[in-house]
Amino acid sequence: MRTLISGGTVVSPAGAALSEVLIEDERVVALAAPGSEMAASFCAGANVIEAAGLLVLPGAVDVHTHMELPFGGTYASDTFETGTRAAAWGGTTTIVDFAVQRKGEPLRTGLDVWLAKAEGNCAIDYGFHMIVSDVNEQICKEMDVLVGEGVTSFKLFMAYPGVLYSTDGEIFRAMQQAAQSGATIMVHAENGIAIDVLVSQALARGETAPRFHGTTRPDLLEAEATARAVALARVAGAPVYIVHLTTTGALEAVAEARRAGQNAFAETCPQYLFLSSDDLARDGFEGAKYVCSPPLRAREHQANLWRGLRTDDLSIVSTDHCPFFFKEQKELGKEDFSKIPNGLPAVEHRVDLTYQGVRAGEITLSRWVEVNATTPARMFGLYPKKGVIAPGSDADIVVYDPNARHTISASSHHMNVDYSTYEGREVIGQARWVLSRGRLVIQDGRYVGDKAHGRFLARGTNQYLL
Ligand code: DUC
Ligand code: ZN
Ligand code: ZN
Repeated sequence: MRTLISGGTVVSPAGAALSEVLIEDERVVALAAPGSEMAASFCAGANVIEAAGLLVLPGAVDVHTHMELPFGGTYASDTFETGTRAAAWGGTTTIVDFAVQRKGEPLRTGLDVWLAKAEGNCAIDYGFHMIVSDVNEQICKEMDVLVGEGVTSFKLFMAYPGVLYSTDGEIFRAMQQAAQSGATIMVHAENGIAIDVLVSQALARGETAPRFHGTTRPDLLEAEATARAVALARVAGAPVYIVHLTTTGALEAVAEARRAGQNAFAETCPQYLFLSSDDLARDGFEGAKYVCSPPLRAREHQANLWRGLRTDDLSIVSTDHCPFFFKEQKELGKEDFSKIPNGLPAVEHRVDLTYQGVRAGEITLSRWVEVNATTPARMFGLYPKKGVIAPGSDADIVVYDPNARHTISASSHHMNVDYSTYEGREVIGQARWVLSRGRLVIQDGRYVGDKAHGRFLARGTNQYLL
């Protein structure tokens, strides 16, 4: 099966150029100059996608999603089927989701549960990180086994005492193990112990509305935890990756470590670039739609996050996609903000939202591709299979219309959730054609994918280590 993407502008971290993209079966076989003999002869018998005036991008890679995550007595509402379909609509062709180890269980048990949930249910390819909630010597040995099987990153939580939380000693021990295997330790950096004190005190004062989710998780407790995570990693000699970074102070801790030559990395998410604590403070129970952790911050942080994306102190934009229905799920916290399940729907909109940053001059077109596709692929051991359009790479490709206008709404999005945090927001730019390993998933604005198509990706280790 041959496909030719003709007349489009191929964008990579190195620049943009008019190129013909030649695809055979699952792979890219060549990029050819427009009008060249190679492109002309390939054309015969090929499906041709006319891309004049459109951008041709490597499929975006979202390295932070939570399909079907158990949280606060309920489950994130997107299944692997609905969530990967929505991802594809938005131009994402790979996700790396989080398998969860339950306390007292081997890592393998958790991984097998998540592999079974995903298998046969994904429209696009997928990998897993492992959430470690119980660190001991046996689990450290198991971490090495998983690295050999392509699960090369482990998330530890400084937040959520009694649930996913690990002590500094446990995190440090896991980091020592990662230092030997080359695995990356991902840290949810908020001081959960101090936060729990603030939450109890707020509730005792009768502060039960959604906005108190934000006031009880102050930004300084993220900056402090980030600095601590980075310091622990430095002593352990392990690569560290700070997930969902939201504040200027936390960014400074990462930047300082990077200046000192440490293997310290961080991501942010669209909600921290485009939404703020004002949304969390919306009237009545509306704010519950915006409850996630870390919480949305004061608008002042946003300019610094964009700057971090420009300087590479923030390397990646991921989504932390973790949707819950407003009705009946977010409503679990109607009388008590601490019972609102944490998380937002986001997997469909990352590419379009960050493109608004390109339009506004916050990042360049090339950097947009880099933070959404190329760097996530390299950081999590998927490059050059994913994250680049080059001979030999998987033909995961998005043909993107940079002028298409559309309005984000729960009535038209494809995520399995009854509200949108961006309801009514007009954006410019939209994926028109999406291919996963050479197969069409979105065809000129129509879903033509197959939930049995997506495959598990055994990943290598971080390709940025100094
Ligand atoms: N933060 C969220 O908002 N949801 C899921 C887990 C997390 O860390
Ligand atoms: Zn987290
Ligand atoms: Zn998360």
